[in-house]
Formats: sequence, structure tokens, C-alpha cells
Amino acid sequence: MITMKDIIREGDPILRKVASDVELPPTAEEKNILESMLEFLKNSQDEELAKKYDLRPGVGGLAAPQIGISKRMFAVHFQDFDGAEYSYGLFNPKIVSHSVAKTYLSNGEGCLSVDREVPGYVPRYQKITLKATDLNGNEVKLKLKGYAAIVFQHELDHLNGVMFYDHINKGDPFFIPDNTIACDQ
Ligand code: LHY
Ligand code: NI
Repeated sequence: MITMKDIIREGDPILRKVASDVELPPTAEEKNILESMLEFLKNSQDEELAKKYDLRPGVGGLAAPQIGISKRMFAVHFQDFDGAEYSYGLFNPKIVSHSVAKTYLSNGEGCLSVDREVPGYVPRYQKITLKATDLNGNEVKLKLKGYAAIVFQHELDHLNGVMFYDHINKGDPFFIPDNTIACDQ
């Protein structure tokens, strides 16, 4: 079972590496790891289990490099602002198209691998179309917008060695670029 002690923190070079493609079909071990990543997210969202295992509550996404595995896979488990549920373990996710428009969370972003608050806006594509292979071996094509698009892009970034704060404007952390709107409830 994955717990907080398994989570790689900022400063470890693995978080800055470009992860390798998973050769498909995935091995049983790769599938097991991705399933346990999804289980970690579910546990973190269960108040009792989060307390019991001392998990950071309400985590919505986890990428393999964050548990020390430099492979292109991540899990997400969260509800969108309008209640839509997203629960996936994905191999080799890829953005195949995206909007020009961008969006950002007014409260900024955080990261399981970052034990500090980093203030500032993180502009991301407002809409993306993502292709990947899911845990059942099916190719999936997901159209995502707003909050869901933000979470998936945050996780995809981890596969490319990118941290959320890399996107924050250095001179003016709350600068809003052209064509960018807040993602709010
Ligand atoms: N998990 C974050 C989490 O709290 C992801 C996140 C946070 C995405 C804020 C968008 C906004 O679930 C991770 O850091 N996973 O990488
Ligand atoms: Ni993160």
C-alpha cells in the first residue's frame, strides 16, 4: 500500500526527468503499481482511512515519478466542480489537441511532492483532448475542460519533469496572460 512515506519530495532529481514510455501491453507489475496509485488516491479521499494511514487528505492525482518510477503513467480520482467523476489509471497519456484559451485556479496549485505553498497563478490550457491506454488495456480519448483539464495537465507535467511552479510568472506571480480566464465554481 502506498503511503506518504513513499512520496518523492521536491529536490529529488527523478522529479525533473522525462519519464519513459510504458511498453504496451503493460506488465502485471506495472498494472499493479498503477492500481495501487489509484487506491492511494481513493484512500486519501476517505476521511477515516486518510487519518488512519496519515495520508494528505483529498489528493486528486498521482504520477509514477512521484513514487520513484520514471515511467509514463498516472492516476487521477476526483470530482469536477460540477460533480462529474474522473477515475482513471492511464498509460502513455498524450495531449492530441488543446484550446488556445487558458485557465488557472484562483487559489493556485499545490503538489503532493511539494511541502510548501507556492503563491501564484498556473495558466494551463482550458480544454484538452487526451489519448491514453487505461487499466483495462483500452485506448481512451478524453475531452477535458476547466478543473479536469488542469488536474490532468498537472499530472502529465510530472511525466515531463515539470513542476507546477515552473508555469508561475517569476516577476509577477499573479499576472494573467492574454486569453486566460479563472477556473472557478
Ligand atoms: N496532486 C495534487 C492534488 O492535490 C494535484 C493538483 C493540485 C492538481 C492542485 C491541480 C491543482 O491532488 C499532485 O500533486 N499530484 O501530482
Ligand atoms: Ni503534483
